[in-house]
Amino acid sequence: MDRQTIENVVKACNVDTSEGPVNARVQQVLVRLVTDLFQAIEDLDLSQSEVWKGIETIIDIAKADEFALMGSAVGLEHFLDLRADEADAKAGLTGGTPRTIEGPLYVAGAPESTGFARMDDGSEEGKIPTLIIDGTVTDTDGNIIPGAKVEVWHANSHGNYSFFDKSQSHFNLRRSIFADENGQYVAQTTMPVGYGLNPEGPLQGVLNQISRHGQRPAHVHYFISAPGHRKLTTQFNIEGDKYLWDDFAFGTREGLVATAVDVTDEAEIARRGLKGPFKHIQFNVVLQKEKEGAPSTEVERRRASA
Ligand code: MBD
Ligand code: FE
Repeated sequence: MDRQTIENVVKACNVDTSEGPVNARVQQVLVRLVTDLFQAIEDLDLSQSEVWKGIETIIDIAKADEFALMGSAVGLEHFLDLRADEADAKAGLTGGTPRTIEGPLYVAGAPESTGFARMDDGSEEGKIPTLIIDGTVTDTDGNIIPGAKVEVWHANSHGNYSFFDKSQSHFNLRRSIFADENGQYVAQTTMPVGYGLNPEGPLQGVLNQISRHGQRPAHVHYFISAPGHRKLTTQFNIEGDKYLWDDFAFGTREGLVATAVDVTDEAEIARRGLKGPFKHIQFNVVLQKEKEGAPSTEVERRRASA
């Protein structure tokens, strides 16, 4: 079938203005996606069985609650970041900490504090190193931003996130920390371990067929926001992880690699109120100032809230 014939079929099925009001945007997107799908079926000469297999696979992925993960896995989330970077550059917005993917595991409503938060519930104490994360929030001119809201979330020693992993306590490893009067935030937590897809799940089943793993390097997610500044969605990925540059979700970016430094100095341990050696990561955040006509960095998507 040629393109025109395909377009005619799609229009005959999906463009009918006789039934009342039409959402033109929905119609435009639907017609385009269906046309491109039909074109792909034509170009790849898919059999009917292959088409149904594909649809069933997507249904299985959605039923297993892995549909958003598929967005990470095929690079959709990363692609949207690259488009946002391009739009920013076009609008003359450069500098500051790079953005990277949010991922599907944020939960709204985490406990709030100013300057400092302990993020872990103590249940993995002794099993996994303590991690101190600290940093300063500034703008691209180097001015500190006291009161900036730093939302942080990460996985436990099994690579699992509270709320989605019901064995963890409420809001474990999730906090909102407002930067203090010096623009500083400090988090006491535990070293995250990289997330891995369910090896038995339908999404990993697809990745297996193209020889791809479903692993992320150890990482910590951030939303950083402050009045008059562009909200930043980002994360750091931790140096030394086997998957640092082999992330199934393509979240690792230059400028977002953090080094965890071992701290054994007794005075430093005491100053932090800790009992023994810990790991330290500094992650400073630089926000862009809000600018008239800048693309919005607020992304609406369905998020859990607890
Ligand atoms: C994660 O922890 C994550 O950050 C992404 C992007 C996808 C799956 C799990
Ligand atoms: Fe994550």
